[in-house]
Amino acid sequence: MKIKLTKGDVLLIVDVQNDFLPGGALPVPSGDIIVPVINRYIRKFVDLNLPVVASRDWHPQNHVSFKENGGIWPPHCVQGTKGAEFNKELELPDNVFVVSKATEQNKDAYSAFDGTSIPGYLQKKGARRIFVCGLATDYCVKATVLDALKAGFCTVFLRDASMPVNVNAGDGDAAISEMLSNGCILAAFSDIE
Ligand code: VGL
Ligand code: ZN
Repeated sequence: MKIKLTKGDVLLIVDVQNDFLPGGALPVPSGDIIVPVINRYIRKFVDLNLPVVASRDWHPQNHVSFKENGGIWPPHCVQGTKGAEFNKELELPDNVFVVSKATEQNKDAYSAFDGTSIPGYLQKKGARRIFVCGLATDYCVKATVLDALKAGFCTVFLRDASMPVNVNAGDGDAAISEMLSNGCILAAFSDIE
């Protein structure tokens, strides 16, 4: 069944930043192959005048999620660094709404809803259905999808525009199962009318 984009639909692109791409500090394997696909979704939403939101992982230098501070990740997405920038191949529209997350030193936040202005923005825009894609499927994308569902949005996970980091084999597939069992819809570009 085709999905017809309509007023109330929003595209939410999670953490497509240099550090999460090959060559970055915390690379998602093959993360770069989703960027041109995301660009196709962006064009569709922009053509229909629908809002595009982009989140970024935006950590202070001594963030609690970094190994040296007791966390599980190598230092990544430090505010103001090249690694924290959106990938230059990502064609964000001029009116993209950017939100920064996990900006507090002592608190990690995977979800783009966690401590950000996204909920207020979505309400202001009259959002009803959120299309989520980006990096990484098994962390920030999953957490964002689960929060969108919890907030009552019809939530679509764009599987061809997302990629898992798969710290453990199967993490990406398990994340998709968990999103589905919580009520999200799975779609790819050819499903969009
Ligand atoms: C992420 C690990 C650490 C993500 C962020 O964006 O999925 N993963 N920080
Ligand atoms: Zn992070």
